Amino acid sequence: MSEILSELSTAVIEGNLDDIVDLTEDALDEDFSAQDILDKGLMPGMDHVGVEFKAGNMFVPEVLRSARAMQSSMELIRPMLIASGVKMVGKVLLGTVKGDLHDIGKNLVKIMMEGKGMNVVDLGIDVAPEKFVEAAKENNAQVIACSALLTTTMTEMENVVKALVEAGIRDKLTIMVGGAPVTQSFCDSIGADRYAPDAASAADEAIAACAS
Ligand code: B1M
Repeated sequence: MSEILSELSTAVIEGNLDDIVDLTEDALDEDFSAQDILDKGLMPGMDHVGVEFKAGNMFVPEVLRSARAMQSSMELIRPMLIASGVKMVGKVLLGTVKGDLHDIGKNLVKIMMEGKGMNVVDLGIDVAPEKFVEAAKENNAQVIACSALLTTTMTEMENVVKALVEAGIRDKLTIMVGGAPVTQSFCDSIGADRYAPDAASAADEAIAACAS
């Protein structure tokens, strides 16, 4: 791996908020693409954080700092990930489900969807099923996209499906689900419409949903 990309990984691991923006700018100056910065610098750093967190070698405040470092870099590369001048192809309501505070993956999904021309309404984190319903009524959206990172919160996705059924608007929308513990079979079992394993395919699925 190039030195600058490996320094970016280290900056994420160390939660180095002082240097990560400069390092991102240096990587761009060295002509690395925003995608390379994300895939070969930031993501390997965050994967390492996940391993250390699981092993009990890193704790929540350190992981939060790593997350903030990654977000700072992502802010910088965001305009490059979003292609300029794309025409809007559909509207998506996006949120991390109730009880879940993880938002880095959701934010990446947003970036990728916007990059493909989707109009994304970001409902944030800890989004209750009723909030998805309320937003669906207020916005003329074609897709509801739910993210979950915890096995304990992915079950909230089924509550979103049920709440939309109860509100009588389920058939008007495509329900998409994703996040590390979510699978195609889980998606099928809760009656959601589409599953995507990563942010790029989430954008493709949303476009396909709007086209169908
Ligand atoms: Co948390 N955490 N965390 N955490 N955390 C995980 C998820 C965990 C796997 C760590 C571990 O034990 N190895 C574990 C979950 C275990 C499980 O349930 N299976 C875990 C845990 C247990 C917890 C707490 C319970 C810890 C505690 O307090 N004891 C707690 C829960 C808080 C809560 O939510 N209520 C907690 C807290 C936190 C922090 C707040 C400290 C922080 C979040 C900060 C933030 O997001 N702003 C945090 C972090 C950073 C992580 C890890 C290290 C990294 C997650 C991440 O951002 N990855 C994570 C371990 C890991 O994943 N390696 C972990 C990078 C991101 C780009 O990937 O989000 O997977 P990801 O998104 C991917 C795909 O999943 C997909 O696209 C993205 C890639 O292209 N995707 C979608 C995501 N959403 C999608 C939606 C789609 C389609 C695709 O369609 C709609």
